Amino acid sequence: MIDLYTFSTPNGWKASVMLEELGLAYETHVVDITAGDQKRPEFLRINPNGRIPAIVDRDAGDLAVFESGAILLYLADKTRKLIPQDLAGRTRAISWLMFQMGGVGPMMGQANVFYRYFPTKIPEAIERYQKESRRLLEVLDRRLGESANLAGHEYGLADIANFCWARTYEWSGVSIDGLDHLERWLTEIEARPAVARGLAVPTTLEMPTEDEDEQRFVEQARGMLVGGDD
Ligand SMILES: N[C@@H](CCC(=O)N[C@@H](CS)C(=O)NCC(=O)O)C(=O)O
Repeated sequence: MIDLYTFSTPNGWKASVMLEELGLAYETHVVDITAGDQKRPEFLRINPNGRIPAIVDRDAGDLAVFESGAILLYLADKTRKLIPQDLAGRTRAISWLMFQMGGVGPMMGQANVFYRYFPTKIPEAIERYQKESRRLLEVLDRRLGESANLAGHEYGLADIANFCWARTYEWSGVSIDGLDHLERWLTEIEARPAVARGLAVPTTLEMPTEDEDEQRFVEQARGMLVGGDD
């Protein structure tokens, strides 16, 4: 049994989608990051960085794994699924996983901060992070024009990682107009039943549609800005 510590965010979805795709038994523990649960001593013992997601594998001597990319790799290696088993394929998958961890996640996260949450609007910061996010989505689009999935033909952990962030482009204020390969891939992944189940963990996140709802959502998210980056 695996304990999953998470909240409804792109990094959280990566872990829950992976667990659902693999059909592993897990128990969800909600870490409400708008209430500061992630900085409590009991959670810091699992992830010293105080961020979600994290897992504890009870069947591996209560092994704690933090950083969503490390969680995906651990689960793929544990099951020998959703990652190619040959060195070249595995390395390609890890390259696209790291591309998400070092690029898509941080840049879209910062676009959200400056476009949605930061009380002062700094046009240069908004433009920088939105432009960089769009550039990274164009890199994904080009790759998906030559390959069905990111690491090759087979769907796997690199797709899960990038998908969970790329699908939130509207919230970051980034257009995907003209990125037809990316759109095809987003639609295909969104249609997978395991993905739908993973995206509903711990709850289904409805992005606000009305101005008033958006204001409330943004106020809550601002609480995380103390030191947070996405
Ligand atoms: N690099 C980390 C980032 C994790 C992260 O930033 N998680 C966010 C939610 S998406 C969080 O816990 N934010 C709360 C905070 O910053 O205090 C990962 O991929 O796991």
